[in-house]
Amino acid sequence: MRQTWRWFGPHDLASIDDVVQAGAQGIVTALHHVPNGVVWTPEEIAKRQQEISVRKDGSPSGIAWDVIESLPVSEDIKKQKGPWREHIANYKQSMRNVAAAGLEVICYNFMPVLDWTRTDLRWPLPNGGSCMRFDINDFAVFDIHVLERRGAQADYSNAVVDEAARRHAAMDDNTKKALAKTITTALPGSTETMSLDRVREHLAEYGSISPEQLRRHFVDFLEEVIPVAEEVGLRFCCHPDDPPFSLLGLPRVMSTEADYVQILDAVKSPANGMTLCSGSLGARPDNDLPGMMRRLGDRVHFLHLRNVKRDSDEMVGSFFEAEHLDGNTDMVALIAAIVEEEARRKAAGRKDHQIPMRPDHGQDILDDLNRRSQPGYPTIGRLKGLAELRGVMRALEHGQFGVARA
Ligand code: DNO
Repeated sequence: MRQTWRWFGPHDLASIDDVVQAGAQGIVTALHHVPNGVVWTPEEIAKRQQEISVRKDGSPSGIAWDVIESLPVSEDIKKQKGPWREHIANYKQSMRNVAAAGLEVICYNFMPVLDWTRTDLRWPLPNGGSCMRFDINDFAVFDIHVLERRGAQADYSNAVVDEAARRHAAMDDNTKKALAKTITTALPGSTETMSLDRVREHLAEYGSISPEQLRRHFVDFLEEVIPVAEEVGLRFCCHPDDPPFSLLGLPRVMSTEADYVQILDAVKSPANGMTLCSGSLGARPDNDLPGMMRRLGDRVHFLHLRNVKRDSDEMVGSFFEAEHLDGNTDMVALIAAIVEEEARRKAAGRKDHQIPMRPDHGQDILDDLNRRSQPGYPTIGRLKGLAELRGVMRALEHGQFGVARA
């Protein structure tokens, strides 16, 4: 595996110097300041590459931009409304520009309106640290009582509806506002904090789009961009829905293994691949991560290694972001499946036999608690995650003792 680190650009609290000290071999980033739908110009791409290539003292960092996360797909493309054809043309131009700059991997997602969603960004842990959490009861408070979405109650179990009513009655206005902000806020990957009215407008526009239709739009998009990816040598990889179930009645079509099989089969090209995010997919008890890696591994172009602990085995339920080796996904079994896939690729002579991985998210610990990093992206918590994962990787890749023996 190639060990990478998500970096949000010069304003990131972790500097390139920090990333080098963390031992990462490459950077995952995006031109977050460019609005969705607009072309990434060669100048802006080169500027970001330059920023990555040097340390504070001007000496070479020795690391480069390995993976794009994300080249965002605009809402218009997802809905096939407004200037969506122009957005697809711009998207293809951005692809050509990043390929010309030497980049090969593009991560993106096809989630309508909300990217990843949590109800608590700093949930206190017994050890004094904090992590992110999704609580289905709090989400229902937002949906049913704050947003007041029509028909929302029908999307939850009776127990959740009752608990949400109880919690809502006990909340003061500031708590309600804070909850709404957490859910609609600009998390990395999205570009704006949405007002409640804006959320309602979005929902109204998606009102008539069924999951089947969204999937058709997705395939239409892939049929446009995958030939370009093949031509210029890019590997595309779709990030799963996070959490992997419908929210606010919106269609979500990348939540399960069956969802991935449909999309990978619809456009059968090695360039049409998957970002295996164990944290997102792991929030559903029916997603078997090591099995997915074994079955879909030849199309996995990027790995987000992260763990969650679910409160229950409900399909639509609450969870928190656990330590990387803890939680419901058997991380050792998953890494073993990745190491086996890499060995298979190597034997087959594939150039991409080393799959980029990043320690996804981290708990806030030690000095992270005094710094306000992007939610989910504290330096020390991620460093700890990377170090733990690296230990497992090193052991399993060990020629004499690991699974890579063969
Ligand atoms: C969260 C991330 C997501 C991801 C996008 C990919 O930490 O994993 O925001 O970057 O969904 O398009």
